Amino acid sequence: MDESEINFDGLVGPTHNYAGLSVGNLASMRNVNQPSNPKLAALEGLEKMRVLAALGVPQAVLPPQERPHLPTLRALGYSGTDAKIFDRVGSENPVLLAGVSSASSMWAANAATVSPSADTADRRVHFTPANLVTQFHRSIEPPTTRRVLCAIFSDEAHFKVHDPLPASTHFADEGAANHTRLVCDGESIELFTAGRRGFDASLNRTTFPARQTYEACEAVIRRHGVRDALIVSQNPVAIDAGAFHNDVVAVGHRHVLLVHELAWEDQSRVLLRLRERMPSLKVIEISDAALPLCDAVSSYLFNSQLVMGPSGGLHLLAPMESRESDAARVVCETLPRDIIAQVHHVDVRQSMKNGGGPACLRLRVTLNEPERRAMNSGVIFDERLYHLLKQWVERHYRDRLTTTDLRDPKLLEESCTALDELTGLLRIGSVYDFQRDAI
Ligand code: SUG
Repeated sequence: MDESEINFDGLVGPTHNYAGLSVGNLASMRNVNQPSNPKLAALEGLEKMRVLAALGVPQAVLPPQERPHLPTLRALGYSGTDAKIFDRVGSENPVLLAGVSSASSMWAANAATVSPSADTADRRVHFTPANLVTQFHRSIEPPTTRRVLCAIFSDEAHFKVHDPLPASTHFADEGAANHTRLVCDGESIELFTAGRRGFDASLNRTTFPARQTYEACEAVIRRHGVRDALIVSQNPVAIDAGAFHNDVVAVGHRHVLLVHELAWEDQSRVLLRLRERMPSLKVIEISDAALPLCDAVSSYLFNSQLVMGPSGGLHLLAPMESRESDAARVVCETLPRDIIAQVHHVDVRQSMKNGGGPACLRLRVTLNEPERRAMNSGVIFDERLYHLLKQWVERHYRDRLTTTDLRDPKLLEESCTALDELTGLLRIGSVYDFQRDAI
């Protein structure tokens, strides 16, 4: 059946800031305590969506989460007025305050793993919200992510939204950032990439945290009923060079795979297995000599989006930074044009400074026509929604935020006012704790 991929982009939330929370994510570590510009960050995200929509690529949005997340602080024993709580946490444990204030749900590639109905045993689209247990600030995302997905994909005849996997480091799951679906020669393969074994730590060899476990991949494959899946291993060298997710060193779409030569362990065998199954697969493997791993990570070239353009050719939507690095620019300029017709550069610098490129900002959901009709259409991005969201951002967002500002109780008030209005714009009902508590 005719299927197409919709990119669901995470809208950047009003508390976007640089708190250096992600060990192993070099940009996050480097930019700690710099002032951020949440308004610009959100507008950059909207412009990226608009570029894709103009190319005819179906586009939708996922709302940001409620931050700072007061229910987490209350669960940790903080009580009293909001102002008192922010003041106390801000002086006792500023890292905790930054953790519950992070706008990290914007990186929608980590929201969930999605298996299209063509791949699954029961012919429904399956979603598993990622448990994101490796880092505290991300581990508080899954309950709201699940509610949002249920609000959009509520029709159980077509969609199955699972619970996140058990919140244990053995099943650490980072969602679609380690998942690539290839479609070629009449077949589809879901390629999962794991960074470590949950139950056999002796096999784990990285200094930086490996976030995705093999066992999480197996569990997602089992519960989704994926008929054709392959689990491969991240190269520990890539993780230690800052590729905390596989989408920092590889991107695939349909019959094309663009990958750094040091992305996977035993890469030649991985590619051989793929080619055996899909003889027409086009692999563009970039050597370390052409683009050293450190430049691949700083330029985020592989964190581009590969999309089907208007005339059927593939387009690459790359971050601006990949034009500013000499090595990455040469790679872009010499990509085989019969495979990748055109390269576009987009400015998502505010997100990039936290280690989130164009591909991190989106969750791919492949749907056929009846499924498209069955989803909640309020989140579909078109010119009308673009203008509404732009005005909404301009009305509610600050243009400067420091980690010290996170103590300001007015920030929570501003965020909740903005998000309450947003759920109306997107027609997704009450998905936030503050809305549900008020019922
Ligand atoms: O999980 N950064 C995110 C970036 C996620 C990128 N996603 C993909 N590669 N798909 C992370 O490390 C930084 C937050 C801070 O430091 O304030 C952060 O969470």
